[in-house]
Amino acid sequence: MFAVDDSLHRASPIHGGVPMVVHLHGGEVHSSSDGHPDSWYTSKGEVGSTFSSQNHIYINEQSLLALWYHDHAIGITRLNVAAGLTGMYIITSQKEQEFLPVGLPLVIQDKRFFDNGEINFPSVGILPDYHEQWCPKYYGDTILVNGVIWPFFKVLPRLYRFRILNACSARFLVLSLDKPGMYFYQIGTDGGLLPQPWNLTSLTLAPAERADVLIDFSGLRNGMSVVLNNSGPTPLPSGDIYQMPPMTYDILKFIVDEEEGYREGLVEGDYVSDIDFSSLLMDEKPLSKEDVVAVRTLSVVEWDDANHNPMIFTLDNHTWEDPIVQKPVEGTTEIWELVNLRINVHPIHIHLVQFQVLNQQSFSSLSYESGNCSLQVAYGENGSCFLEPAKDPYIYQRGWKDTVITWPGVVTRVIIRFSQRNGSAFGFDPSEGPGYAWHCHIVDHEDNVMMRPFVVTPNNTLAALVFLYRHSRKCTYHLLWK
Ligand SMILES: [Cu+2]
Repeated sequence: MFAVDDSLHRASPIHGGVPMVVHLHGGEVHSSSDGHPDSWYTSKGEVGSTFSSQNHIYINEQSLLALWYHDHAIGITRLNVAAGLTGMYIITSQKEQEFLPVGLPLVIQDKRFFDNGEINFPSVGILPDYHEQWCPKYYGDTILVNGVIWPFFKVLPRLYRFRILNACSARFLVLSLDKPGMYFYQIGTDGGLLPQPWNLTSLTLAPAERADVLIDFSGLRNGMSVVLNNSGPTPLPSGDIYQMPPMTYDILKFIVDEEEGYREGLVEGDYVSDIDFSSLLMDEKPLSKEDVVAVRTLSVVEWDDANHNPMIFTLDNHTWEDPIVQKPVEGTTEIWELVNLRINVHPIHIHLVQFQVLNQQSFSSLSYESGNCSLQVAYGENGSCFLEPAKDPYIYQRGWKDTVITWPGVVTRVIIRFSQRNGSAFGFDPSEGPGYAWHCHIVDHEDNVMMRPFVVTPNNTLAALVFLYRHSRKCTYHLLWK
């Protein structure tokens, strides 16, 4: 469908066909079902180096949340995602549905089109002598919701639940509603439900981030409309919103129609305060700094040529093919300090786990890189490069996350436990199989090696208990792995 770039390290079948492998983003799954980038396969039967099966098994035993699935084949993810290999995947429960409807997915994506309606993906890169086709960020000039440009949606004058996903390749969304006094009541993040909702007039979503929100149309009369807007500059945060293509401001128009308003997604009860959210949370064991066994300081860097064109991106100063460094032990808690040394924002996604943002702290990257000061980042928050004390995460970055915005010149500290949200062991052995990935979710960057592998190391102390737990389960998937 699109030109491929042979200068990138990519899945390259000899006999043609499109290599692909699906990743369930946010899913707690065995690594052989995780869409490892080298586990691709084609319709002609060719496979990547870590392929084991084209059947992926999702056990769906995790907190209630909206996941999404997309292609993850090495070096061509951006093409497969732009071509349409993206969708939402919601894990719910009967108990949840006694309180709340499953909600309506709003999968937001930007694309470019040719006049004949075909998707326009650039076939010549910004550095054609170096990378034939690669562009550092694919921005569409048109925004789609669930595959439709500028849709409208008829609602009743009531409260609805929506699951919003930013499925754009590179565009950060800053969402708002164009009626004063209307809010997003955010009830969940990437990683599932919050203990209580918070109300926001604007909602920032990086590529891959999700927001579970209630929107209250009850103050509107029949025939009135509300537009879901975007004011996210490109790039965030330095871009000029007045340079945005005109068809990327407006996303979706809600029209109040008492006769024909959609009845799915409708929340029972008249007020957000009527809903008892705490009853929906799993018994959670909170993440604690006291439990941290390792702090990893990891750089987030783009490497430019003399004309400031980005040539290559790295995490922890390594590319995808370098030996695995991150080998956390199952069940233990770590802090990952993501040190963004350049001027671009990168949303970093870690497979397998949901984590929490501890804090963010800005520093002088120029002084740091010239060796004139120190960060002493491990547990740090001290060090002469820092410009200010560590700050709590922005409100929309609280709660459980699988993707976090790393701002330029900022250390973003996340706390991760390599277990389920409630502290239990996973229902499968995460140390088996080819392992997992962590990467930038600007998919163009991901394809230009801003991605690193990690593996989970078995926990010998817990091994006997976990072995009994996993073998006591009735499900057959454990046998299937074997
Ligand atoms: Cu990036």
